[in-house]
Amino acid sequence: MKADSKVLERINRLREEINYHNYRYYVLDDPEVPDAEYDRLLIELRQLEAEHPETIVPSSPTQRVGGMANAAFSQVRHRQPMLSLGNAFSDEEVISFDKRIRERLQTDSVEYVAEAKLDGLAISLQYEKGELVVAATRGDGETGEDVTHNVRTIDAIPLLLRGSGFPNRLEVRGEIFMSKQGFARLNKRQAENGEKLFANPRNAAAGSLRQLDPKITAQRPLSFYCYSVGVAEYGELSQGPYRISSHYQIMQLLRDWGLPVQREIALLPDIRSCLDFYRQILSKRDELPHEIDGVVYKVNNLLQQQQLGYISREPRWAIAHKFPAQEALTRVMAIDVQVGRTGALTPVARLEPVQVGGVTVTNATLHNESEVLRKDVRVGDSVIVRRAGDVIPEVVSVVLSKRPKDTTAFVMPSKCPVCQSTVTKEETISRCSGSLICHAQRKEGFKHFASRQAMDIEGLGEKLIEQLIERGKVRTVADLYRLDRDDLIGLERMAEKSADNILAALEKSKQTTLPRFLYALGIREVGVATALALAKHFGSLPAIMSADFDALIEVPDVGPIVANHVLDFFAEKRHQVIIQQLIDAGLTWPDMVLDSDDGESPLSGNTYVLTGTLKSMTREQAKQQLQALGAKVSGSVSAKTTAVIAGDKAGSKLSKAEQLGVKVLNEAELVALLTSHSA
Ligand code: 5U1
Repeated sequence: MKADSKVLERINRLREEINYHNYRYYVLDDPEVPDAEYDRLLIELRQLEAEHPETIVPSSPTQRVGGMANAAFSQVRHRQPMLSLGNAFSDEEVISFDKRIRERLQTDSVEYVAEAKLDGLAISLQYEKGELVVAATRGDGETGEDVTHNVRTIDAIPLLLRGSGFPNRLEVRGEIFMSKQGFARLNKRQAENGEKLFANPRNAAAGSLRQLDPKITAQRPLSFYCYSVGVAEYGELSQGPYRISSHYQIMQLLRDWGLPVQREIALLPDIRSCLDFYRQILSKRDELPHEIDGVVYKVNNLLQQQQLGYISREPRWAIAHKFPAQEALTRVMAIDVQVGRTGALTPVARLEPVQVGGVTVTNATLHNESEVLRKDVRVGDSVIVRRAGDVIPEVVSVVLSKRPKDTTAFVMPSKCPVCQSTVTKEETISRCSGSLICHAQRKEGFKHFASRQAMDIEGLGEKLIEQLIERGKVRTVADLYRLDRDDLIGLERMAEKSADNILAALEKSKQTTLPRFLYALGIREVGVATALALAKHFGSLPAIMSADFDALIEVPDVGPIVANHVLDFFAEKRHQVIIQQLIDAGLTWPDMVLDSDDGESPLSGNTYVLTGTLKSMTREQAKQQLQALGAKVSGSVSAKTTAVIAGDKAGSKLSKAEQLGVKVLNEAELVALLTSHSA
């Protein structure tokens, strides 16, 4: 049926609204509506376009995923070469860069724009009359590859520019990248599907852009920030209505036209401020959602840029001040196997010492046997190690071309390297079975017990624990509270004063809290948050110790696996003995106030699961209203679920409810439930 004017109006309105919400989300970083509302608009538009296909235009937000790319991506010659940037690795090099500029320009001070340098891949976007027509990779700088089909699937890149007044032809340049979180999710999915893992977000972004099928690119979490316009545009923008004279103004214009500009951008009066900016961004590096590898400084004034010109494909007016690398090349000298608190065996690469991000790295985790075999890391290999923030350094990959002859593949030992007990295997985890006799497990257990978030016993570190175990002074953590001065004095670096300090710290640790004590016990998979949830739910240790499986899985955060670990732990006679000994030694804690379930709230004792899209409220709003009436809202359906509340397009949770015979409420019934109980 041909669309009448009302339908056309609605279609146009929907497109405008969707583009506006994209702008709020990607450019202003300030979404106005929940994701569900955005999805609803898109669904409505898709439906109207399906009913009236003659209304479809390539720039419609529904048309991001189009036809296939050519088997070989066709070549695009850049109207103006895509430049690369010179690099500086120290403050001195940056200061010389500024000095060269000031000498050439014969001026005392130069204003700069500084921004973070994203670790992605450069892209050129050509807009004609405000519509994206071509997207091309940098290639060799002169000619790149046409990746228009794939780039169109990236929601952060507008298919239509916003507003009006942009030049008829505008070439925007910037970086396509993948967030750290998106990268982790993608690799998890790849692993689950038995597909190749990407070494880093940059490679993942590059691989995603070179897909022949845009549907695959569309599923990849790619994003985009622009950082300049093509050189041809400078001329045009500096004249006519724009009268643009600075790079900073260009970035503001691009932002107004709906192109995302990164937050880490600043207009600075001189090079000293640039160096301050560098340090500020470096300190934030690990917190940023995406990888950056430095900071770029650009002369702000366009006339000055023109005067400075270029030298062999690099502008004289810009430079990248690189961060210390987070990756480095080194050699594996040995692969040791460490035994953790729960007996899990972790292969660790002993490395030729190497500087990574300003720190000397000598060890890197290899996670587990499957990981070593997947990466095929061998003694003698040259490997890339990576260290980001506080995360334990890890081996990213092996440089196979550098592999020496006669290396052998890693084999996980079948006996524990510390106590020789048999090693068992559960999925990817190899575990020492000698929990009682294994010194390594015992040592890790003591370390965990004494750690800050557990019993917080100051001064009881690894070396001291090792000596206490080796000399037979302690067998279980309860023995710690039987230590006296004589036991301690005489140990390495242990004079009277330090012995007294340790005894005082032990004494102090006796006044604790239930969540700390629970966490200190080292029950498998019971971390700080789960310990707190258990304590709040049951209120006392006896209540937790006597809880059955069904009671345990009622606790938020506790699933069947954790519930079984808790049950197994407390079922062990020797654990019960140690707990009693600790209590007899004087460990105390107040009982907790139970999570409010006073039975007075109208929906207390009821558990609901929300699924699908609701029309009158978001799922979050529904959840809050249900909780305010005393109900629990869970993410998964079980036989204990009171009801599943199903909105539009409800999926597997609805099927599960039907399978289990759990009651299903529609949106009208939810509203009735909420209103009947509201004041
Ligand atoms: N942030 C940023 N990255 N980057 C890369 N700005 C920037 N500018 C570049 C490049 C290649 O080139 C300018 C010369 C436009």
